[in-house]
Amino acid sequence: MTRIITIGAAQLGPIQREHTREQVVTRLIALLRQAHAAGCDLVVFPELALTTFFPRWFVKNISETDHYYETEMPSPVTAPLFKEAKKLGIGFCLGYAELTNNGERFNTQILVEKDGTVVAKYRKVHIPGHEEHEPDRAFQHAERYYFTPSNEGFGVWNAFGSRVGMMICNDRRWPESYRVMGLQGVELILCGYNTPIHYIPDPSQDILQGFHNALVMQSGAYQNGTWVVGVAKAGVEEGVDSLGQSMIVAPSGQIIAQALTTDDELLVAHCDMDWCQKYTKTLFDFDRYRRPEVYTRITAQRGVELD
Ligand code: CDT
Repeated sequence: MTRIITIGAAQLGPIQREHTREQVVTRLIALLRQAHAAGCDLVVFPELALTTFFPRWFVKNISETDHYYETEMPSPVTAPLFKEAKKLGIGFCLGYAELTNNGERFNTQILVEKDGTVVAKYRKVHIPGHEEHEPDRAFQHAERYYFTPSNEGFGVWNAFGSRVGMMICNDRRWPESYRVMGLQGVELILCGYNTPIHYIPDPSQDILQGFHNALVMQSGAYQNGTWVVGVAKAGVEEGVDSLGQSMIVAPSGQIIAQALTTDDELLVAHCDMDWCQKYTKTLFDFDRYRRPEVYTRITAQRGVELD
């Protein structure tokens, strides 16, 4: 019996500051219905899919931004998405800003099964950008002010008849993210992102944003024999241009679907989970070929140490 999951990567165009949650949820439901019509089992939405990418602004009093965070999921505003997905029998993955009961702020993504149950919650591990206001920048990337890095690590869950893991945006640039999931038998990694094209610390990277996006997800997929679904919030949001190029990458490292626009756009692919074993049982048979005893530096130290 084949294990094919039909996956919809639901890229979003920009969400401006004045857009309400209700308007955004309406867009998510439209994509969900489109995915259902295309026979999808699972729809993947981007990082911070309910709001504009608010870390581009700095405010002295962080509680002024509380309205960008979710304190419950589902909430009265997001409940229609859960209800529609359950009615259609389609699962989804959704990124949002989370404010916990004890005041912690996480960049979070959840995985919801076809029956409407939340099967997994992942909180972003690698938080990029800066902690303080940097007034000389054209726009801020103050994620390190707005979010606490999660210490929960990278889980892998049994869902959709597969082994499913999650990561968020900057996590996709780090090989450790994929490998920690690879070591738990991951077959499908879901990743939402918001990637401004202009990288202020080194603008020479601007022209390479699309290349780097594909490079990291294709290599992560291949080196761990896993499917990777990367989904953007794209386009010009509050004057900041963000990368589209959402993609579905096979365990071979090949891109089998890619977004053509920077708007709301659904990509669909029929993903055979058994394809993973072509890699995990041969070239990347971890148990046979890995040498963890010579990789101890990877967990023993953080930055570069010169002997
Ligand atoms: N959202 C997110 O993590 N974005 C980063 C931007 C680069 S760091 C300023 C990314 O890795 O795409």
